[in-house]
Amino acid sequence: MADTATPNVIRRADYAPPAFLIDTVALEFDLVPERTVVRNTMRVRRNPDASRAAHLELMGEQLEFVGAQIDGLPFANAHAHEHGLLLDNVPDNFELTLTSVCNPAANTTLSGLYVSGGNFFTQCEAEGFRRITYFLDRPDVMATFTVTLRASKADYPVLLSNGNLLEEGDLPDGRHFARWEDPFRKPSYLFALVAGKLVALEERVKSGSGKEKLLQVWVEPHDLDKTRHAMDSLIHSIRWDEERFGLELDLDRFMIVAVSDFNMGAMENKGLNIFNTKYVLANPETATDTDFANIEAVVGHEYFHNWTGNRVTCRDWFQLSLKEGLTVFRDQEFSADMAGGATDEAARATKRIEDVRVLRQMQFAEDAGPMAHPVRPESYVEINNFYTMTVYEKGSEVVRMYQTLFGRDGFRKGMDLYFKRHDGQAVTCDDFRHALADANGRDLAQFERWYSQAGTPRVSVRTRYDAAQQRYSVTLRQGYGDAAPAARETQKGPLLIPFAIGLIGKDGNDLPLRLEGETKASAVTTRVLEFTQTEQTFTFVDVAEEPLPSLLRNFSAPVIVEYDYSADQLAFLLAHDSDPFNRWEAGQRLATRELMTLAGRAATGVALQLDDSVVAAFARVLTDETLSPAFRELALMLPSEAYLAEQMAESNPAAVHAARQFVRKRLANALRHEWLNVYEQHRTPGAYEATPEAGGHRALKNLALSYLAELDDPAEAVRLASAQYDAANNMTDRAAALSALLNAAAANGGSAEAQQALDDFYRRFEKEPLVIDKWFALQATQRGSAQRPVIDIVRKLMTHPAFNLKNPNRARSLIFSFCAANPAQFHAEDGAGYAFWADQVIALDAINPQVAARLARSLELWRRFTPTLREGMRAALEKVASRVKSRDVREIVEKALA
Ligand code: B3K
Ligand code: ZN
Repeated sequence: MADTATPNVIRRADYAPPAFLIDTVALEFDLVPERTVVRNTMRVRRNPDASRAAHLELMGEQLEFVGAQIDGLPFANAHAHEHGLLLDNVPDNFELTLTSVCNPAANTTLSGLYVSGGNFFTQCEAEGFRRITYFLDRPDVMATFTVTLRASKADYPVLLSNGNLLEEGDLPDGRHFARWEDPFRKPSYLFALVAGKLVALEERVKSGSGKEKLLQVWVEPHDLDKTRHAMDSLIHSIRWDEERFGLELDLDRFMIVAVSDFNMGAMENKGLNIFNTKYVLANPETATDTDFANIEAVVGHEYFHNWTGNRVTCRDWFQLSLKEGLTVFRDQEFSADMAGGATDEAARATKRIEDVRVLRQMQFAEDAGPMAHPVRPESYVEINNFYTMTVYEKGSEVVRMYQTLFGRDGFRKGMDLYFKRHDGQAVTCDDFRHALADANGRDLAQFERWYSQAGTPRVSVRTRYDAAQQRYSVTLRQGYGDAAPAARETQKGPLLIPFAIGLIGKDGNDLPLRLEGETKASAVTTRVLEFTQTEQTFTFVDVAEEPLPSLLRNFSAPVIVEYDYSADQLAFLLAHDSDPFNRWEAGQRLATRELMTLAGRAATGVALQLDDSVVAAFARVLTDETLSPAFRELALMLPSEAYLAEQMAESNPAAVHAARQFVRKRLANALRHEWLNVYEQHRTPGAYEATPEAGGHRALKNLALSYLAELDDPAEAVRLASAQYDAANNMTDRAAALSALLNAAAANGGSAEAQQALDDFYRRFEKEPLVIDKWFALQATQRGSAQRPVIDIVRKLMTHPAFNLKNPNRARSLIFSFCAANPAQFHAEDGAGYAFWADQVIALDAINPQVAARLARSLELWRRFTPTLREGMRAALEKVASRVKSRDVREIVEKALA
């Protein structure tokens, strides 16, 4: 753990090239849980492009230094200290051998080399390699690695590292070894090793150029029956990257290894991806449709990093979005292509809607608080705190805008040029932008602001129809509104915003589009306006009737659009817009507006009511058989409580909960008959199929069940849910039934059916940790009631024998689910949630600072809440600030309190 009283701020402006370079690394490991000896032989030389340094300074943490040699002779001028090793008077070009010892068994941070379930694993990004050996642990130092692993053969029969296996064999005393070589130069953060009792699902495939590749998915023996989907996802990813981007797998072998103790989703180590079990293991009994989709996306994401991240990497960590934003964009496009190909816009839109929902709920919130930062941050204290929604999801939107501006082909040309120029290099976000600009003959200087300005842009829209002249003018104005201080200071000027627009006629069809100055209307009915000034007017001519504008189609830029639609206009768009994203958007706007009004009333204790026209608009979607079930499910799902609370001038989670519940109950009771019909019509009898279509039916059916559970008399829903629970042949249906039972029971302080199902669920899946995570999460996110607050249930579950704070998945399933996904219960007026939060952040800080820092973030928007809650949150933050040691958590709470 990195303890420091006054944390150092690292600034992008201070970047300097390394004084030394390392060309080759030969690592030898003698793997013993409590005492692993690492011998590291490097070829080191002075960097011709850097100023001459007096010392060689290597980073190192939590290492026991044993000795150094230069060119084979003992070297006495090496001084180990808390943060590394200082070597005085080194030659210009030399071989350096360092020996050190680390303790993987005691490593609870899950960064560096650690033991999980008796096996060895590594996690090096961003700065974990320095916990394994002394090194220039920064991404612009790239070397080729050879790795020799030695360990007890009985305890660690499988020995893996990056690249290709050179040789393996037995050693005396029951030990054995394996030697691996990675032919590609890479930064240290992509190093990995795995050793233990594992088995693999294997496939051999031919890559585009006809070379044979060995693919392996390594897991613990009892999980082998849950690897097929990950393997299929890998094979699909390999094909997709060849077809869409002409990028081939460059190694003879590609391995995925699953580990149950892991700080995040997965890691793209060269040729040896290490995954959280959550993103590998799946079969119909244990994994939901969402799990299946997430596995496909994460397997794709890590595989795509092989080119965007590994072959071309980041010069420094400020450039993180260079690889993460781009790779998220690639995985989103992969999932959309898998669901709908290049042309099925409705199927692609489902994925787009899901991604935008996450962006708006999480990234917009990040932009509104003390952690607001640009896609390319200017400074950080702890880089692990900057693996954020902004770097990943907004970063992906920024990449998507290039494609929106230049089309798929123009984007592909830019990617080709990027690889042609930078393969094998560590580069910057500017290099990427220049490749896109040059390949398309464009000046993208203004576009740079998307990388350097924080905060969510707002585009307000005014329209004017001139019937006599048949002209329709659209005036766009951009700004950032009342931005958070952290964002405001980065804002310098207007952005280049690709603003996609369509005009809809009275019959619901798109009108032809001709901009002033053009000779004829374009064939397409969606135009991407290049909006570059603070205020700009676009005029359409030959507009025969007053149209209804469909704004920011397919969410063409990560902005908030302000336009004063009437409720009737939104209902019309919901029924007619040819852009499926905006059809969904119209429903969300309608619902959000009603919910905000209701939340305002609930906050002041005024009685709630909902207009029949809103119910009617929802009823039309529910019963519209021309819409896909997946789309209907998304359109009928109300915006989340967290998103709604964030829209209020003062966040009031209790009022939002009351408003949202009121609407859910109203829709349930008013459309009872329709929900029941939909429930019956969308059953999926027979064997489970993990296809988007079947998943769409299940999603809509289970949404119907969740609405039915809101009925004033939930007896029927309880009967349906119990039957569904008992008969389920897949986890999607079983978990949805259990959730419906829990929520139906909330009003009565629990029910026998719900308890019975919970007990059965636990017994059935006792040996499946990922399913037990769901068991914890379902209880932590349940509705609860005044007689039965969820905090009491959570506290009790903390003492359950299956609970384990050291396992990040388990901690997330119970603690994070409650603190971040159950706002109404977490923000209880008595402050019990905050006290619990503070205790858990402090406890986690001593075990795993990265996980603790994530949890710490759930209070960062405290200033935006109602005064009573605000005070409770401040007190909890102050308590944490006075107790925690890690740089990770300190940065979060200090920024929150500043
Ligand atoms: N690159 C890793 C994330 C590493 C996080 C370090 N704290 C996974 C990914 O984005 O693919
Ligand atoms: Zn990534």
